[in-house]
Amino acid sequence: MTSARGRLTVGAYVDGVLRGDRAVLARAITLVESERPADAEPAAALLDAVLPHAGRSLRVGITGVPGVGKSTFIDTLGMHLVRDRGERVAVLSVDPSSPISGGSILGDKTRMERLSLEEAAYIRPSPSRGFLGGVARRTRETILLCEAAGFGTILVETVGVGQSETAVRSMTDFFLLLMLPGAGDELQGIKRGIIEMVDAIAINKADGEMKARAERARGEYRAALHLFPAPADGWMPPVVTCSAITHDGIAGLWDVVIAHRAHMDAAGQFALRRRQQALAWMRELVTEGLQRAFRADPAVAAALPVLESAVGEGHTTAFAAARALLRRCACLRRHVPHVRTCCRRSRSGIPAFRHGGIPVVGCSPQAAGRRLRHRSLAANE
Ligand SMILES: Nc1nc2c(ncn2[C@@H]2O[C@H](COP(=O)(O)OP(=O)(O)OP(=O)(O)O)[C@@H](O)[C@H]2O)c(=O)[nH]1
Ligand SMILES: [Mg+2]
Repeated sequence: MTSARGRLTVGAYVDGVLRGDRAVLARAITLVESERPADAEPAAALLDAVLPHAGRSLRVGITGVPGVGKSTFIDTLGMHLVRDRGERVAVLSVDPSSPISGGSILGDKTRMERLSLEEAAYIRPSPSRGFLGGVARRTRETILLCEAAGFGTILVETVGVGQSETAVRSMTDFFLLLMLPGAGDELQGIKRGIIEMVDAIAINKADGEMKARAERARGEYRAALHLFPAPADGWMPPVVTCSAITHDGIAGLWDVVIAHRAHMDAAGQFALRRRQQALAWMRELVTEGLQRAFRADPAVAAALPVLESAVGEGHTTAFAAARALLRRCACLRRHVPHVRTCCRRSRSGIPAFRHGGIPVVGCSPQAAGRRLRHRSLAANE
């Protein structure tokens, strides 16, 4: 069952995941998150095998500024879903900046103390690997694995702010923005683009002395939302208040999620959104595959550090260096026009020469040679 590298056979992963075995699920997620080339094929086979059993969950993305209460909210909401609604809940996180906020992973685990003890819940923080700005590389695949393991509700928390919102919106059926009580100023901190993506706004921490402020904020956000163009799917995002501590408004918020699902189903929008997401995902995977092939090309690998430092030091332009790199990649060469740069003066007026295949600007051919003494690159020409 176990290979020399501590991996299971694909069959054992598939059986374990479909059985809902949490230990195997955790190992299966590790496999699909792996960067090791040897893991790519078994990971793809595993995903192929579980795909017919995936896709039937409700996927909910949750975002909001740091400290708004996302983790506490998910703990409370998750407990409500497990205990009161008999759901099986998986919680995943998308971390846009793991090297900096890596510490939040542990914090998140402790903030979901109650949920992490529930048999019907599974919590998986996914550190990013610096992929495309740092969004967790394999959250979509992880969603599929959790669905195949029988989790009917997937909650995806964005950790931090930035690109993660767009990423999480692009993989969930319902996108919730948590806000802090307070008069209006929060709208300034939240980018307009995020407001346009949300399916509901919940003003959290509506408890104690913040309750009245939360109600006022609710009115303001409602008014503000009307200033945005009507959503194409016909769903007007509601604004509600809740408290992850007192649990007020949590059940009502989930009713909103259910109502949204019914609305989207009736309008044919649910399947449409999933199809659009699948298309975007496919394009992302193609881009990722191209980048991988590009970087794996030996000629590119040899030239990349040289050209990067040449650009960094101003010896060549980003445009010329990018073209030179793309032309080096065997699979792209045919598609990148060859532009002669061995001329006395480029159109920009800056002298441009080639030395060892590197376009060099702003110096004579002799100086270009002196500037770029890159034997490894020359040997590779
Ligand atoms: N009064 C009150 N405090 C809350 C509520 N929800 C969360 N908090 C507190 O707010 C603080 C931050 O909560 P977290 O759940 O860690 O917030 P977060 O958005 O997950 O934070 P990051 O993961 O760092 O982005 C904690 O001290 C919580 O106890 C709430 O509904 N009411
Ligand atoms: Mg958190």
